[in-house]
Parts: sequence; structure tokens; C-alpha cells
Amino acid sequence: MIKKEMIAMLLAGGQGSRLGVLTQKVAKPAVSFGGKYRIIDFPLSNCINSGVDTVGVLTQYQPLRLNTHIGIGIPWDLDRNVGGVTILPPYERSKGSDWYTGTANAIYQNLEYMETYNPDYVLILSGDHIYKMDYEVMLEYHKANNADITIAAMPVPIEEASRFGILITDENNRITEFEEKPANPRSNLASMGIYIFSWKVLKEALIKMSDVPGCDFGKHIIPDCFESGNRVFAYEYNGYWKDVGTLSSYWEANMELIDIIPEFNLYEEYWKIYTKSDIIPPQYVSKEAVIDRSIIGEGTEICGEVHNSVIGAGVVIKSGAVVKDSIIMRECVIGENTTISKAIIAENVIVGADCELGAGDFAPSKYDPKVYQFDLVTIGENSVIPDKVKVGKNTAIVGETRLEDYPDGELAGGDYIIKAGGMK
Ligand code: ADQ
Ligand code: ADP
Repeated sequence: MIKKEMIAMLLAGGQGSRLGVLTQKVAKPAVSFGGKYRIIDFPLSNCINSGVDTVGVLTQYQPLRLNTHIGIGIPWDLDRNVGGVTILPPYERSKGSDWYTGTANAIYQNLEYMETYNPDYVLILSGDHIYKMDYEVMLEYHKANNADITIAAMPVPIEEASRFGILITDENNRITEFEEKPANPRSNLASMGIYIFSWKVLKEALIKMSDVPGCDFGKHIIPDCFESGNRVFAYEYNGYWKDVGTLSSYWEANMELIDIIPEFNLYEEYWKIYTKSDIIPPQYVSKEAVIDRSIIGEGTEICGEVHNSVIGAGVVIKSGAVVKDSIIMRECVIGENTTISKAIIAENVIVGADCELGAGDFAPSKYDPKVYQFDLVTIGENSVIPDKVKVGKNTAIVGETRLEDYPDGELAGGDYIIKAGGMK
């Protein structure tokens, strides 16, 4: 048997429904980020930068883009004869097949994969966080504490604390209490959903809890390990970390990249973020183009104005178009004289000429206001928006826009208005 001291298990199978139309056709970890990357590039790059060269990626929901992106792991130097990256979808067994019903259930179903490497430690990661972390330092800390489980943790604003697992620690950072997403949090120290388990402890807990429906780390495994008297420690992290699970946090994390002094720096030599790159021609900026405070991807063609925005590879912005405070993922076309404000536009979208996206509050939001808020306009991939359409704030569009699909829309002076909250 081949031995690896620590292997990583990267959970990348959640639906990501809070990203609305962005994750209708693609798993959250495969969503574009920062004009060049996909979200999963961050944990994968952290692994290789930390010397973790054996990574199982657990996929389930809409895995196609994720699979083609990861391939055999070449960009992350994870194409190995021994270890490397392995995609682990749910599979058929002699007893029948099971979907992954929860995060811990997904890991449980891959006990055999982990056994192959006879690890001393298993690192559990999420596929939807933007951060840089040296897991080797976390492992040293785990060993120094003689811990059974180490949970990476960081302080969050107290008003956001109920979205997270919340920890209370003693003076030695040993966790004395853990509550998953408490309604009334008693501390603001949040679990980042990044765990190092000593292998024996993990294996025992997974087997013991294997009958729990939807077995989840935060809801079941951590509380149980804790009650069984295991040594559980918090590893306090103070750098940049963002769970990009909602449209607003996804938008904010992209916008933070273009801050004058970005807290999260993509340009550091010693901690590179690797990604699969296609062969793309250079970018072209025309004479009338205006660009400020923006990230502009390769192969873009800019003839209009771009302010405070993150523009992905191969995007065409035609003359007279004005884009501000927006994220445009790769291969989109923005028509002449179209204005776009506070929008998230997924891959391969065509926006016609003389459109206005984020134009105004045409009506109160009707569609899942928990998802579509913060005045953002969100356009799902492969959508086509015809000329002269106005799209209100807090609106999502996906697919081919046929104006008859918007019975509440209005024709005003030749422009078609899609009211706030409208969604096909
Ligand atoms: P959540 O943010 O709710 O809480 P969770 O739903 O457990 O995260 O998802 C974690 C990761 O697992 C995601 O990357 C998701 O894609 C993946 N995933 C979810 N279900 C899966 C399945 N069935 N199969 C494979 N992968 C799956 C967790 C912790 C909290 C902590 C936050 C920090 O439970 O305690 O505070 O993360 O973000
Ligand atoms: P999503 O909830 O967007 O489908 P994931 O499947 O990756 O994304 O993660 C789901 C986790 O987030 C679940 O544990 C779910 O209970 C939790 N969750 C869903 N919606 C919200 C919300 N509005 N606020 C906080 N947590 C949420």
C-alpha cells in the first residue's frame, strides 16, 4: 500500500442554489471567478502550494464543467502516478448506488479511496471558498496540540454568525462548545468548514454515524466527535477568506479584487493560483475605449467603457457600451450603446444593442427575494437578450429572452422593460 501522511477530500457536490441562475447548469465550484479562474482553483492551488499532492474531489451536482476543468490535474501539477487528483462521483455498488446525501455521507462513501493511501490525517475542504491557506502549517498545529480534529476558524461580524458553525474555545484554543448555524450565536468565531481529522477518528465517526440520514460534518460529525470527548482545536486564520455562496458575496469578492490595495492579491509570486488556460489571442483595446479600475481577461475586445468591473476572457464590448460595477464572465458580447450597472453576467451571454441592465426599480422584487437582492442583475449562461431591453434591479434572466415570456413587462417608447424581480 502507498502511504501518504495527509490527503485532501474536496467537497464539490453541493447545488449552490443561493447563486440562483449562475448555478442552474454548473456546479458552484466551477463558476468563473476573477476574470480568469474558477472557484475550485483556489482550494486546489492551496493544496499543491501546501505540499498536499493527493486530492479526491467529490462531485455530484452538474459536474460536467468541473470535470473538464480539472481533467487529470495538469495545471495544478496534480497529474501523478501515485496520488494526484481523482474525481469521485457517487457510484454503483453491489448493494446498489446512493447519491451523496450530505457532506459526511459523501466522504463515508469514499472510505475505500482514503484507505488506499493509508493516511495519518485527512484534510476536508469545501469547493466554494476564496482564500489562500498553507495547510501544512495547520497540520503542524494539529500535531503540536495532539489534536483529533482541528477546525480552521475566523472571527466574522456577529450579525453574520448564524450562517456558520460557531465555536467557543478555551485559553489553549481547545474548542469547548460547537453549534452549527445557531439562531442566537454566543460567539463570532466561525468554522471555515476546513477540517483536519486524524484518520482513525474520522473513520470511526463516519462508520458510527453512517445511518444518519443526510450525514453532514457541521450538523452531525463535529458535534458527535465533540461529545465523544475528542480533542478538537480551533486554528485561527486571519487572512482573507470568503464563502462565495450567495450572489452578494460572489459579487463582493470579485469587486474586492479591484480595490486599490486588494486584500486578496492574485499577483503574489510565492502563492500562485493555478488554472486551466486555453490558448487565447491577446486583448484589443480600441481608440475610443475607456477602462479604469478593472480586471480585463485575455482575448477581450474593448471598444466601449469599462469601470470598476471584472471582465473575463474573450468578452467583446462594442462601441458606446458602458459597463460599470459588473462581472462579465468569459465569451460574452455586449452590444452597441448598451449600459450595464451592477450586473453578474455568466458565460456565453449575448446582450443586444441599446439595452439597459440594472436600469431602475421598476417594481418590487417578486422572485425569491432571498436570492435576488442587493440591486444586482443576474444573467445565466448562454442567455440572449434582444436589442432595446431594459432590465430592472434584483432581476434574473436565463435562456433566450422572448418578450412574450414576460407578461408583466411593458413596452415603453419602443423599449421593452423587464420589471424588477422578473424571471423566466
Ligand atoms: P455550509 O456552508 O452550509 O456549512 P455545506 O452545505 O456543508 O456548507 O457545503 C460544504 C461543501 O460541501 C460545499 O463545497 C458543497 O459544494 C459541498 N457539498 C454539499 N453537499 C454535498 C454532497 N452531498 N456531496 C458532495 N459535496 C457536497 C459548512 C459548515 C459550517 C461552516 C461553513 C463555512 O457546516 O460549520 O461554518 O461550512 O462555510
Ligand atoms: P446552496 O444552499 O446555495 O444550495 P450548498 O449546497 O453548497 O449551497 O450549501 C448549502 C448549505 O447552505 C445548506 O447547508 C443550507 O442549509 C445552507 N443555506 C441555504 N440557504 C441559506 C441561506 N439563505 N442562508 C444561510 N444558509 C443557507
